[in-house]
Amino acid sequence: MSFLKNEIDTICAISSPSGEGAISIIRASGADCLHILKKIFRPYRKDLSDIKSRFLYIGRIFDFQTESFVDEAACVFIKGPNSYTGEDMFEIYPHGGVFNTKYILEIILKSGARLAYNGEFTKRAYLNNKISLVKAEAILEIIKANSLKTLVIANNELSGLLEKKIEKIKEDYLYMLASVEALIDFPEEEFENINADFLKKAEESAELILELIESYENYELNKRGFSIVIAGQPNVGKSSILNKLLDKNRAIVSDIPGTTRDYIEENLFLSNKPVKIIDTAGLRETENEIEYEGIKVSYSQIKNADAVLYVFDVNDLTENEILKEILEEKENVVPVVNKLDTLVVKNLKTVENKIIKEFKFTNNPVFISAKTGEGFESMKTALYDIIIKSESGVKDDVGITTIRQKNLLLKSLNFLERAKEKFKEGSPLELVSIDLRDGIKSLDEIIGSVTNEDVLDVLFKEFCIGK
Ligand SMILES: Nc1nc2c(ncn2[C@@H]2O[C@H](COP(=O)(O)OP(=O)(O)OP(=O)(O)O)[C@@H](O)[C@H]2O)c(=O)[nH]1
Ligand SMILES: [Mg+2]
Repeated sequence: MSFLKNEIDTICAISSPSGEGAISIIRASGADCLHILKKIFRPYRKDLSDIKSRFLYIGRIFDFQTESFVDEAACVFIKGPNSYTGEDMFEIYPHGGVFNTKYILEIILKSGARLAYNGEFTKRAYLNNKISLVKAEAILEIIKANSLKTLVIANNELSGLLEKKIEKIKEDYLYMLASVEALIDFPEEEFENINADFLKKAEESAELILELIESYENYELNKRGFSIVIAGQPNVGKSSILNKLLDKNRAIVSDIPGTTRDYIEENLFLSNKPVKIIDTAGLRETENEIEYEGIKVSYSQIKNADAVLYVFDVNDLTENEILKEILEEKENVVPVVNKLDTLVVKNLKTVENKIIKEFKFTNNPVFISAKTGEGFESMKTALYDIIIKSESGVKDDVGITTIRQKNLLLKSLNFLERAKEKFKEGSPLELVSIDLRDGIKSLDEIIGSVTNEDVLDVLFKEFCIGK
């Protein structure tokens, strides 16, 4: 299908998720909307000859081929260009059944519309200059948001705050460009401080760009959830800790060492932070093939984790080569001393000393009992502090949310650095100007004022049909 044809067609789709619900939503966009609506919908009051835009009408949907009554529904017509897509649109809200909703969609298709591609409504909104590319991406991120943090960042993007930051960087580039062009056009003139100004602006812009690039890691981390692996020797109570954190018997617990063989992954919130918590097979030398496979998986889980809870039995503190390796390779390893309820003789200070001085943990131990729940709040606080510490990037929750944006920022930064180097070296100023212009182009591509069809295809494919 050609690019132009897409714009002419009237498109429709079911916009609500599939399955039974209270109501469904069917959307259409394009020049034929009013014509189609008149064909299939009969309001109880008035007719549709003088339909008002953005008014809710209640009436009945008919199959115009068989004249059969299909469903009672509410319906709204939105006249373009003041609609989501910028075109004429309608939305029908029938009862939330699977069959009736699909039937209504069929009737609309028979009336001349075609099924929308993924994200085609939003793509049209972008092509009709209703929203920027960054805002289109924000809409997708809002739909996928899994925590307050990701929602706030996506909302800041939608409300234009990210674009403002990018515009600010662009202004600085334009200032540098103007300085360079002034030097090119009037080489004999003496401009005061122009060199210092240029370099200062270049540094400030680079800083802003780097901050935005860093914000992506932070957003990603929030999106996928900070991953915490529970590791340690067999029988120390790892699975019991997982169960207590989840408040349900998710993992099998037994007094036989080597009970957990495969890893178990669950999601939970630590305060407002979504985290992935992973219970693993106990680490030890073994002849048992299945257990050995499980331990190999434990290693790879530990390797990929953002933090490790390394669990000890309070009555049996032992170290081994595996622990040494973990401590060498991982930054966030929290020693967790479990089974506090069974402590008989030992002084906790001795335990703490052993962990810090002998085993060389950099984090203080937390003492817990998975049986009674004692110490769990301290353990959660220790983890929360680690999450907060590892978060970087912008503090005002205005940052980037996609790899596309990140790559374009990197590209722009590259051009900026080149322009700066050339300026410093005294290369021909025309070359500096070219780099700056390329840098600006990359910034424009982020917002979407310049782009190409391939980029749009990739981007909108991620949306669901009907958005
Ligand atoms: N008294 C007491 N017993 C505990 C505590 N935590 C775990 N246990 C017991 O210790 C034994 C081992 O617990 P698990 O949670 O299966 O230990 P694990 O570390 O997952 O063991 P593997 O899966 O074999 O590596 C079980 O009998 C638990 O009931 C605790 O805090 N206090
Ligand atoms: Mg276990």
